[in-house]
Amino acid sequence: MATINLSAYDLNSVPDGKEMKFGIVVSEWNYEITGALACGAIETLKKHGVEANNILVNHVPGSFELTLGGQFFAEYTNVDAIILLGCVIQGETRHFDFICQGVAKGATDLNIKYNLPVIFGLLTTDNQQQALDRAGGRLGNKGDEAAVTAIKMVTLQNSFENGIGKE
Ligand code: DLZ
Repeated sequence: MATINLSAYDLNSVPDGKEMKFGIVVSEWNYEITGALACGAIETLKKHGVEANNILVNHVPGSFELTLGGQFFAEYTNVDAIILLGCVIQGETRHFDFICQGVAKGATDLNIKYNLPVIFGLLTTDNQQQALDRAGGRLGNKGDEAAVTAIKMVTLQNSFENGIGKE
């Protein structure tokens, strides 16, 4: 299987985020991991021109609550995109599957319901080490990847709203 570095991307492929506003929802479960994801996402947004006061961060108790945390941003704020950050580590029960499927479905539904980019920044790993590897460790930071995806999706939406394809 190919090894992907989540923080490795073509800098020139990322548009300027200067006029953009983002909401980030961070799960408190496995905070050693999710806090690192949030730092990565925030730093990456700033690196691409997003102003600090246009990055709003809220916390929810666990990954299962990420969907509703995202809905609050969509419903009550004027953010251009929402980034959901969490980490679910496989345990002995099927809890893992229910949470992962719930968030994946929840994030997909929010994208459609609000016509707004809602980015799935959920680590779903077998163990703590795999999560650390993807939260600023040897495989980069999924928060970076989520931030880049968010900027690209806002840019795409803006281009449609500005008339792309109507000429
Ligand atoms: C209960 C639970 C368990 C067992 N594991 C995780 C986890 O690995 N990662 C995570 O983000 N949250 C976990 N939770 C909490 C649930 O996401 C949720 O907060 C509770 O089930 C309450 O709805």
